[in-house]
Amino acid sequence: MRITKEQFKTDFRQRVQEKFTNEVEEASNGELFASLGAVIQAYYSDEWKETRKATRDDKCKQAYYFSIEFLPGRMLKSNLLNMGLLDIVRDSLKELDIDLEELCKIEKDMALGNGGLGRLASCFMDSIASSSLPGNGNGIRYDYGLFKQKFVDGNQVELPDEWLREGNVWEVRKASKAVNVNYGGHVYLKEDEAGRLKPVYENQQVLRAVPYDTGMVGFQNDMVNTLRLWSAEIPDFEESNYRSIEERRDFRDLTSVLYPDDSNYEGRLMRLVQEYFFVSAGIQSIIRSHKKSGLAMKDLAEYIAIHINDTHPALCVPELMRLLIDEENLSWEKAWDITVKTMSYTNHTIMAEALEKWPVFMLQEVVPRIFQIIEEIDRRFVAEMTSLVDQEVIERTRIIKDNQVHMAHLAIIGSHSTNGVAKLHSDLLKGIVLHDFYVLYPERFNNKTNGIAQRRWLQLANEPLAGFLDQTIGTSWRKEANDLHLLMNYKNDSTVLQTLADTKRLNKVRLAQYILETTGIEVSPDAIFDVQIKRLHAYKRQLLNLLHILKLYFDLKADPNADIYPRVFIFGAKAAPSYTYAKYVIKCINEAADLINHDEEIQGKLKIVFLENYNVSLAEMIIPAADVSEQISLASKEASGTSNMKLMLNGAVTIATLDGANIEIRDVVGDENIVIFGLTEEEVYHYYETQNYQAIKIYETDSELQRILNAFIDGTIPNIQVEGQEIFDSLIRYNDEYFTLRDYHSYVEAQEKIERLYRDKKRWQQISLINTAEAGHFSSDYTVRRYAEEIWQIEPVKG
Ligand code: 26Q
Repeated sequence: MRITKEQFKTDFRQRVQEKFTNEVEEASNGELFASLGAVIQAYYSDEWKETRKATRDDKCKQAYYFSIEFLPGRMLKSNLLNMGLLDIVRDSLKELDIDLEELCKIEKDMALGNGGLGRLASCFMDSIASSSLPGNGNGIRYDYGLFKQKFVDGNQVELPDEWLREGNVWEVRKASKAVNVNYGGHVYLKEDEAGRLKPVYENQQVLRAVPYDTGMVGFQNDMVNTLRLWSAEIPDFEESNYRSIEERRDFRDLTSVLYPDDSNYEGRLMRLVQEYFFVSAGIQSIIRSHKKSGLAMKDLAEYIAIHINDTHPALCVPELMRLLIDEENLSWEKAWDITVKTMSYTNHTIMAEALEKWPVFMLQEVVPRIFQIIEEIDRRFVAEMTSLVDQEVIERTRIIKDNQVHMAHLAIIGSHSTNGVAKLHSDLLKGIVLHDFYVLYPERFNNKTNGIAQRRWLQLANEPLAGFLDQTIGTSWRKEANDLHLLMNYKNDSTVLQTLADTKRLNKVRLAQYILETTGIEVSPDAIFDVQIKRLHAYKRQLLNLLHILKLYFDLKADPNADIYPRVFIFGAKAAPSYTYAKYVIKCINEAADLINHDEEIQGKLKIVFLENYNVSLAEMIIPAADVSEQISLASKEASGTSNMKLMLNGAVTIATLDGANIEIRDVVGDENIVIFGLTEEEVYHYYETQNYQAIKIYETDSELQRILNAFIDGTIPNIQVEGQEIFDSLIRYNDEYFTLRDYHSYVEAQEKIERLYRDKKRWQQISLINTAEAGHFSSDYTVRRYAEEIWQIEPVKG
């Protein structure tokens, strides 16, 4: 987009005047932000319209990414960058005496997701548009995003995230594209004039689904795709169908909150209603526009790919079947063929407690016709397989069993592609978790290792580094992430290494400032910044991190002059509100922080900083300042991880188990440029088989661990009577489900290695450089291109 500074200033002034009847000089930051957003939106509106037109006119095949979560964070700067307007707007605003950075802070994070899965969806939306691919998002416009986290006496407290209070400059309400979604009631089948069985509905409830569209601006390619988020409303004419006030409120509130569970499934009725809501609305709208283009329904799979992001949108399968059969009069066989060809599915977890299963009675109650269709899919699957495989295999793979509907089974059977999100994860799916399905449909299984949008995680988040890269290796890396590899030519160049270290220090100073302002804790930018940022979950083992910190603390207490390199341990993590154990870990870290940060005897050599309300914007500040990246999940448990990639890109050195994408990071940087520790996935599975892990034995025989674990129950860490005991019990009485104690010594050794490497400044700088140089490998641009070629069969839009 080509706009001059003069043009921009004129447009901006005019917008402030129109919107707020105000002069730029008199306007508040809030008014300036809203005006700026509106100007930027207007600037890309033409490309947005043209993108839609081009995909329609060329009749290109399009992908629709169905996800119950999207986590874009703030969008102002990202839009400016992608439109090529960042510098022009920044400079123009400066001439008006306005600081762009200050305006950016006004924008509320769009936090319609929990963590990795939602953020991945947003990195994909950026990369799809930036690769000129025709791909749109489909999800829910929650009135409240993920809760805001505060600490009160070290405990997590959740507050509502009213992100829409001041309006949302990026969205466009499209009332004319609203559709109805039907729920409940009774259904029976009756023959129509043509002799086809058609459903007859009684006492259904109707919800209006209203779409809000947001432009997904591609990186300097004039492409703007659409993220369509649905909001629930009660249609006027149907009001009488809602019997009670409560019921009406329930339904209207359907899209008000995002369920805050991460990697843990809870069978709440409203969640199921949400899932059907955005699935049905999304598929109806796809079919509507397919028909509008004058294309035949039987050819749907040639024009449309629908992606099911985890099982949350798995009802896409029966919903598309329903529309094709009941509304479009296709035969079951034809509809099934189209559905399987259209759908693809990504699995994001192997943890049993995260696998979605819905009780039959709930589906019958909420979506009776959909349940009938699922029953029929299940019946046909069983019939088809009976001649091919053993009865036990069928019993394990069928969709409905023990009065539950297994959503992963539905997604696999109803699609042509199932992928995991890192090599190890995909291998575990094929070899163990979904092995039966792999035997039935080997050709459906594939791997797509996750990736990250290097525009947000380097170009925007780390401008000092980005600017230095431009000077050193040119600017091609901004479009072609693999060109970061050019940095390898400088791995022995001490000036380059030193300048890289200087940019890191700059980012650390900025973070130190933020830490001081928000927590009152003073940290030195010369200390090692050791970072663990991700949702709080037992399998991610924030607790292991804490055990190591306590070890260092006791070492220093024993000898205050012990030669320990100063470290700042930085945490960011939200716990699901109902996940008591995770909340106990937060409390313990906070109390340990209080103890250690205020202990003068250790001369400030150790600091613990648990930053409140970890979100995308905070990540953008922490990641560029990180020296050490903690990726310490129990091997086999983290499907991929993506903070590992973001931290690596920003030059942090990874300390990791051989889990998820950590393995692929090791493969690209080499063993000498990452610090690996802990059990391997095979060893973990071996313990499962032999069942001979005894945590208590370790405790009884290991005086170092004894001292550390006792700190949880003997008052050493104050104010954790209940929490400390629970954590102690989880390790000793309940046998340490995630092998924290088993991996402890290996972790401590790895941390000692980190410290040795850090002391060797040149070596550390070199490892850091290599990590940045090799991180192009994990650009989500490449990931989405592989989805496009191998799964969706879509091609870049010409233009
Ligand atoms: C399901 C049912 C009811 C309520 C909530 C949920 C639910 C919500 C979110 C279940 C799971 C999630 C999120 C899962 C998730 O974020 N998984 C992560 O996905 C990343 C992207 O692939 C991976 O990198 C991480 O390893 C994986 O943990």
